[in-house]
Amino acid sequence: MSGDLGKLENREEALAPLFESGWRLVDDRDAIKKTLTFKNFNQAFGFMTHVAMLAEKMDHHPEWFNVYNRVEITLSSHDVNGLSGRDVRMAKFIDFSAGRIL
Ligand code: HBI
Repeated sequence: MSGDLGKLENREEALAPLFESGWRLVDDRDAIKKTLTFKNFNQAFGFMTHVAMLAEKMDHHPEWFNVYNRVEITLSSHDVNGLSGRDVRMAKFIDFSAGRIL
């Protein structure tokens, strides 16, 4: 989508709803992070599979860690070395996908 490629504009407005839903800024870099805890590994991995399909479609991939039912996610755009609209779009999808399961 146009407007997603460069550094994130209107940061406050764009990030406010994400902070509302539990995303936080990463301390030492321009990125956002969130930890999701599911009922079990199957739910966690099903969520990751759903997000992975979007990541491939967007050519934009989360940095994530999974152990059992916990998924720790960090979003940033490597090519602009910080947050872009792609990260906001992916965070919203992540919240939607997790919301369908939790
Ligand atoms: N994922 N988070 C993130 N940031 C990127 O810049 C990025 C990516 N996935 C693939 C991708 N860029 C490609 O355009 C190549 O730059 C690797």
